[in-house]
Amino acid sequence: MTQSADLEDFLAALRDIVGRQACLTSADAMAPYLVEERRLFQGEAAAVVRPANTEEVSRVLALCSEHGVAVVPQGGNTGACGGGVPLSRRAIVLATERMDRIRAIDADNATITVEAGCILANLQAAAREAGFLFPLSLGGEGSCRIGGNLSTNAGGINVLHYGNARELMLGLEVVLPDGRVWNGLRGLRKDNTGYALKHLFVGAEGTLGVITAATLKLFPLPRDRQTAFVAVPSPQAAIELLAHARDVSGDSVTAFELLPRIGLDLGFKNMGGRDPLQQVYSWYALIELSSARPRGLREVFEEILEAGLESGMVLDAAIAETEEQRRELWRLREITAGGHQHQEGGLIKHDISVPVSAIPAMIERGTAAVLERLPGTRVIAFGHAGDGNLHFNLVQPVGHEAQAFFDLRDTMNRIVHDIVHELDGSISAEHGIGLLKIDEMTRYKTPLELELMHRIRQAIDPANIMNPGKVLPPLRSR
Ligand code: FAD
Ligand code: 2HG
Ligand code: ZN
Repeated sequence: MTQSADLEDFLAALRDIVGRQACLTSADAMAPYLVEERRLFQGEAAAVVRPANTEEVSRVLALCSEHGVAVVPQGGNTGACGGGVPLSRRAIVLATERMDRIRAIDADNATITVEAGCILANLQAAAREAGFLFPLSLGGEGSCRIGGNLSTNAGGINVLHYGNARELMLGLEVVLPDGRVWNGLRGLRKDNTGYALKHLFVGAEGTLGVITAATLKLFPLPRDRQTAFVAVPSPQAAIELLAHARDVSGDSVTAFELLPRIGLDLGFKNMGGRDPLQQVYSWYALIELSSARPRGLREVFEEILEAGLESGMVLDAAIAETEEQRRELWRLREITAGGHQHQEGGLIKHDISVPVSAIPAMIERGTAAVLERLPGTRVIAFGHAGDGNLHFNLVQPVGHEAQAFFDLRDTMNRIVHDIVHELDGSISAEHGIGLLKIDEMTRYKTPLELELMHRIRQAIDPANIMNPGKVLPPLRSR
């Protein structure tokens, strides 16, 4: 498609498939689809198409395959690594927003089958109405879509108990790059019939095909839920408290988020709110216990906290008495994540995981190394410590120049990610690779891993039309 006449033919054929209204080509209409959440990457595309169903997706992909046009799938466009940004005028964005139906709920099988464009919060609500819990939960849940969640293998706050998106998925429907539809929508918990193809597409960030529907696991709704904001003397104490709480509660800990005081302070400063505890402490754990049984957790939680106070693992705690208080405690998590994002100048983010036991070492070593490089850097290490995932975010020193700090990102990435690597961790725990972390893939994945990934990609997408330039760095010649 080198000539503008070819482009016009291609766009006319696209319009025939999805309808004029669902094929956007004007700069204004396309603008929101060309830029991502953090505005780190500005994209360009020939069109944004919004198919209504799997058949239309299939026809669009067959057409793109025929014309050699790249396809960039997009859900809610909340991804943190630029994976949904199209990179050329020979690319289209395929937005799943119109494919948002709940196809079926099988109560006896405890599964739900949904289209890829279903907003996560709507999926949670549909499950709830049917008397079930769909436990995937994250800050962007009001706008992200399940196809995007699966394609990034999203994590969030309940992973330590229920698993990440991959672990919640039983079956997928996928349109392959050549337009063929693979119907793998099986709601089976056991299926050992050769390679588990479905898992290739989870976490692939749109580089292998378009997920059009999924069959997902449902769980009993929690009938008793207890939430506490707990001051702890150190990350080490928090990790010991987690083990103790899991043990005493019979593994009922469903969320365990670590929050540093500096994150809360910036949250209060920039987003408002108030401290539920009288005194100021350095570290906190936001802990939630849940059970499908209607009562009993409150006593268990008190027992955990009392033992913690006696042993020194706990310094102080506030337990939510009402649903409103529970929401207020969870708001402390929200402001810790949000309070340093836009308001404090330069920001360098890391989404890392290490074995849960290595969280204290990660924080201690990472903080020391970053401060050695640039004294005054504000380290906001927070997040899903219960599953080993920290958002190790670095905010510029007060008074520093924002761009000068941001220019240090390669240096800071090296410092933080080398320590992660030494601790047998991952440089992307839940946000993916996209465009942002391609160089890190070359550095931290072995040549064998990269070669196998390239071979898989080549086998499924030989024409390289699915989200090219994302996830995989070019293979080094040997
Ligand atoms: P998009 O951003 O649209 O796309 C993400 C990637 O998936 C792209 O590469 C895209 O090409 C591909 N893709 C999208 N749909 C499909 C499809 N149907 N088929 C094939 N490929 C597809 N993430 C977490 O894991 N945990 C968190 O706690 C968390 N908290 C967040 C909080 C906030 C406030 C925000 C804004 C984001 C947060 N995120 C979190 C990141 C983001 O929400 C997740 O990565 C989410 O899963 C992305 O879904 P999406 O629909 O927005 O995907
Ligand atoms: C969260 O857990 C998100 O709040 C975002 O994954 C993390 O902003 C971040 O770095
Ligand atoms: Zn997170």
